[in-house]
Amino acid sequence: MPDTIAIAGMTLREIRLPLREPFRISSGMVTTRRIILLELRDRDGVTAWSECVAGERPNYSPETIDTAWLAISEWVAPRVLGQEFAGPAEVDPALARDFRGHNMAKAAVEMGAWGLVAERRAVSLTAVLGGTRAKVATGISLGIQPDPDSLARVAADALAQGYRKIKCKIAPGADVEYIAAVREVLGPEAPLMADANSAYTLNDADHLAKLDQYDLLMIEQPLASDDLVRHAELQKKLKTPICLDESITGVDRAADALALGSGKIVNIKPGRVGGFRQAKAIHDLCAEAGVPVWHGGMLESGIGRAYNVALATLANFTLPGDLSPSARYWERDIVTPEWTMAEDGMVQVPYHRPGLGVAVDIDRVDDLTVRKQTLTAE
Ligand code: OSB
Ligand code: MG
Repeated sequence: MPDTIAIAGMTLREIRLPLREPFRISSGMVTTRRIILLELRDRDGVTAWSECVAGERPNYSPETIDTAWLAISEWVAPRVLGQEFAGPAEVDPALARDFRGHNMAKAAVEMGAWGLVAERRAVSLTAVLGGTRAKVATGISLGIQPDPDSLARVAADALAQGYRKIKCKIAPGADVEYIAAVREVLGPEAPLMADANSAYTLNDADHLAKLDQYDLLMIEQPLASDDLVRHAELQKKLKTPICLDESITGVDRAADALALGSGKIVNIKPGRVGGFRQAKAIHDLCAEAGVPVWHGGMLESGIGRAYNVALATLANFTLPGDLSPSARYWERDIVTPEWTMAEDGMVQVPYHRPGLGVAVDIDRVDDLTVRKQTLTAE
């Protein structure tokens, strides 16, 4: 079968999936994920599931699950339904034309097109992407805890479970002492980093420089998403490498960041950049520039995770990703088998299984669904 994409219909659903524990970042807290799932169906009847990573409130990016639902149903779907694309890489340019923003909405459809190719060819998503790893290294992202000792305890537990990178969310008032406590408990060699989710300004440079003494792998997104110039200023004042997350919304922005020296490491989340084509382009650009990348996470269900794990098999994903197993997030995931992590902190890539490599538990999805809409070509 050729890789032609001809999407005849798609079903959007919103599911509500409670997290095992609330997840707090500098800009807000989430206890139950409201997730958009998409089921794409092509004209031959082949289907593929995908996931939209938009959150409930606009505290990470301007998008929310409600804006994404609107964007997908009103603007993204009509551009692809009934159209023919020579391959999945052709979907992103079609969605880019005269269409600003809404990257997460676009990505849900764009990534689904890659998933459809995997289903059509009956090979793994990893094979479609050209990934090279049989396992991917996993880190954990720890939400802000009530006090430094509590954080140190959960961090020590995570390290003991085998996680290869411990990322601690920080915010003004929950930063230097918290990281100090974690470093003390984990020891000098443990791979440790902080993520500020844009909670600081350049005026905090001296304060953030206090983190230099704790030998962090990196500090993620200290400043605002549109602050590339100030990130470059801040990087000059910090020994700790800056990693950009929110700032990198596409390959051009990644090129700008590298040119300006706004950071030394890039977090890639396909949802944030509009899908796999952009994510691959950023990956390739960083590889050429000698800049390491790693795969970020957005508290995805097992469907989104399948896409993330596949992307993280590309060669320049050299640092452990936020690719925790299902049980880190959910009492029960919506896929079988659930995603698991071995004691060495590695997640097995299902490169020998066709499509996403996991089966969607449709009964469970039905139970969790609170709204549903089916769209078809005119
Ligand atoms: O900044 O990386 C982030 C979750 C929601 C919004 C932003 C971020 C995160 C995470 C979660 O860090 C990582 C994961 O999915 O395990
Ligand atoms: Mg982040």
